Amino acid sequence: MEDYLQTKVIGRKIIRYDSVESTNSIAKEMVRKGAEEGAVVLAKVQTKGRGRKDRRWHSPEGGLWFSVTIYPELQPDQAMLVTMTASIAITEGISSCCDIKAYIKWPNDVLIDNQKVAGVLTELHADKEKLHHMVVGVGVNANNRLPAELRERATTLQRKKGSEVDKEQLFSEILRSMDRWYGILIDGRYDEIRAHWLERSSIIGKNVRIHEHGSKRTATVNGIDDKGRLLVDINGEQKVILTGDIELL
Ligand code: BT5
Repeated sequence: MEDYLQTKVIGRKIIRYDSVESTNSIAKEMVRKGAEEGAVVLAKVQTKGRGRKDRRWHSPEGGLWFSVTIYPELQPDQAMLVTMTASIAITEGISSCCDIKAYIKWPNDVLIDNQKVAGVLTELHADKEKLHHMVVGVGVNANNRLPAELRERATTLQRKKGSEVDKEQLFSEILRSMDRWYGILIDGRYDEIRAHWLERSSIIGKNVRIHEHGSKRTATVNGIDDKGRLLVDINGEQKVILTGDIELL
């Protein structure tokens, strides 16, 4: 038990590595072997960090890369609520640790001044009715460098703050916030999560381009529903977007 955190579930146990392929992969393996809920895998470096759809996540030394195992009583179509709580926790952690205001961009990005500073990769094992377990991967650019191709679109906390950030403090603050929001999720207070997410979101009322299954559509964002699906207006028609990527216009 990691007593210093004083959390109820998240961070009960923290396993630290110097280098792994992906903390999400290690966490999934731990779940397979019966890891307790709230176990966290943290690594200094990931050699095969992953984003969604098998995209690459750059994870050099200096960044914060970790994954959490959870076993929530949720329906599979409520999984996005977990990603939402993790995104909220990242923005809260960044605010308390670095005094910087970060925003959430649907579905899993955290931005500062429109540049990506963090991402969430939620992976789950479920059947039709029940979600069995989830691994929530969190990547935050803290004191790491970024490859040239990402320097325009992405940023780091160090760059924004103008000095190195205390990565350990950032980690603890995010875990504490994740724990608090996980409690709210378990209590079924989904409206609270949605309201808070909306407050921290940078997309409501904005015009966006939706990239989905190889096609692109322009839309205006109206909000999200109780399962975290994006509600948009496309040429006067109301549509619900389940997954995909959006680009702010
Ligand atoms: C994400 O995917 O944003 C999820 C990132 C989750 C990373 C964590 S780290 C711990 C855990 N273990 C893992 O293996 N993964 C998780 P997505 O929305 O698909 O965004 C991926 C895209 O972001 C890439 O295609 C790049 O364009 C960009 N990208 C890659 N590395 C980045 C970085 N370090 N900072 C900002 N953007 C990055």
